[in-house]
Amino acid sequence: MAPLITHIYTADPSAHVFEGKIYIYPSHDRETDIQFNDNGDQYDMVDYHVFSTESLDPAAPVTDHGVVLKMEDIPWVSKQLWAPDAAFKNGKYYLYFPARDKQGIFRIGVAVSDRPEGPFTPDPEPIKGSYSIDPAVFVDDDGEAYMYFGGLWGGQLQCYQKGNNIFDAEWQGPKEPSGEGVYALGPRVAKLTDDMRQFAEDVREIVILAPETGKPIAADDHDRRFFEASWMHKYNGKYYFSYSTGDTHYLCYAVGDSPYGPFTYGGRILEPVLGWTTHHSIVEFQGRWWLFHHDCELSKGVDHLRSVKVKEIFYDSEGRILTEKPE
Ligand code: FUB
Repeated sequence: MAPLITHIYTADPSAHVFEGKIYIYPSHDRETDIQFNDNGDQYDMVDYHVFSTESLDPAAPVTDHGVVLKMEDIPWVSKQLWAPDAAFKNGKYYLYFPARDKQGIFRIGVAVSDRPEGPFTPDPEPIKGSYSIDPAVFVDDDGEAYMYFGGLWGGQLQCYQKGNNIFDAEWQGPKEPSGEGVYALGPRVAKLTDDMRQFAEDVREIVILAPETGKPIAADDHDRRFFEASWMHKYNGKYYFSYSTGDTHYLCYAVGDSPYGPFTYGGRILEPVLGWTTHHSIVEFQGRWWLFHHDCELSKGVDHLRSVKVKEIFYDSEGRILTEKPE
């Protein structure tokens, strides 16, 4: 399957249906001399583009709306504009993005526009109490909005084991909890304020349960534990939290009855793609369900030069997502 965008490298696609079209909010990968490491330093991005398309027919054109936000316009950022997401509420469009602040700590920022294609004007400070990476904002049917976030290793989630606002520098780098009886760290969630620019409550840790035990997934269960790339969608009234397992390279999902969980592990959505990272979004468009994701086919396997792809996904009669193979 061909990448959707070939004139630049794009990754971590967050897709939404706005005004009857598909809008894609991806990371914008770029060439760098920084050597590959497990801290992700080579993912050295400095701006965001937005893309749109009226159809997911492979022949349909995808419009590049150009640079909609850049690092030099965000006062608190020092580097690494990583995986973004967007949301719509009360007539405005919001772009959420993680980046390192001037102290090298990942925070999550927000930028606002009147249009889905931007340009976006950033707030001068990150969201108070935000940390780590990969924000995904889900607006529920009742209008309440929730931000899911977090990522291990270079994404620094493991640095917050002592509490939401306590950064433990000892845990920086490609580290995570491990050992007999130790549960995996959970992704995080917080409801957003009505103006979509702050957390309305304390950040909570999400629990992903193993179906066979009813207990949280073990830290050493790298085939199933949360690593990064949160996404939330609703299907037949259930909440589907999906994510990447990082070093085992799967996209997985877990199902629950509330936006806060707990969620029970449901299976794999996508087997490993070419490239280290895997990151996605799931959206319903014209009555079919679509998985947006990325791989490194266009760059011939360079991990930090990725390209966005899309493929249809299917549910069985019990609401299980059928596992797809990369194409
Ligand atoms: O694009 C940079 C990082 O790589 C993202 O934040 C992660 O999810 C991984 O895809």
